[in-house]
Amino acid sequence: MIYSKMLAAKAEKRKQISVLIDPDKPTIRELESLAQLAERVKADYFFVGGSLLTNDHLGICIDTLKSNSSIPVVLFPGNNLQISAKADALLFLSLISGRNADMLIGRHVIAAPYLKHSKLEVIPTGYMLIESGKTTSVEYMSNSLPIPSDKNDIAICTAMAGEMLGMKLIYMDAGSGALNPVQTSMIQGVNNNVRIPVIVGGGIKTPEKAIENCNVGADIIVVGNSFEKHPELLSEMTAAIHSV
Ligand code: 1GP
Repeated sequence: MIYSKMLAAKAEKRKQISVLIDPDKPTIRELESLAQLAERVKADYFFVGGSLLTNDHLGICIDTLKSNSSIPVVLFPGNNLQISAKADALLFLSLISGRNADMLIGRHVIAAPYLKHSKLEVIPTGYMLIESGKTTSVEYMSNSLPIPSDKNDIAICTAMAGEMLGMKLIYMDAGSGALNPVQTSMIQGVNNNVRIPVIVGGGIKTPEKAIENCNVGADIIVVGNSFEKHPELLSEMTAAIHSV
């Protein structure tokens, strides 16, 4: 089970890396080589999804990842169309930083019967969007306000409430391609106040930044954009995170 792997890694203080794949972006050839590289360097997870997909590539994307690596594929769905039984697990994201009822529970009601009949491991995840210096796709598409980047107290209380509501993960996201990643003081504050694993992503470009985040309590680092532009960074980033 994927969630038990996340818990075990946290208990052993092993930091993990997830490679975020937007199914629209890479070619099959690029995906194959990224999957093979991720397998060689022992990346921990693939997260697959996006705020808005404009092609029907989700299935082929998962097939390509699976036929070129043994790394678990976890859906990170921007909407209900991004559910596929080909994946191993799904982050059942409730947008707890926002006040859009549809993103908090509405979409979940629609997805629930499909998920119940699938073999997907469903992982309840408190998703917190953090302001990042520009309007991100997720902010616009989710029609929700992000938490201001300097309001650590709001982030901490939101994460605490998420844990009390039974979420199994907290995902702090500055959004894909964020100008400013989530600040370390906010990650530290959240980590000090919840026991569940903390995922951090959005705008992480360097191994140094990833290490800094891990040192203040991030358990899983998610990187998407940077690997799209510089796949060779995957090796260095994975080694850095695994060395913390
Ligand atoms: C976005 O956290 C992810 O949801 C990753 O962001 O693409 O900026 O690495 P980047």
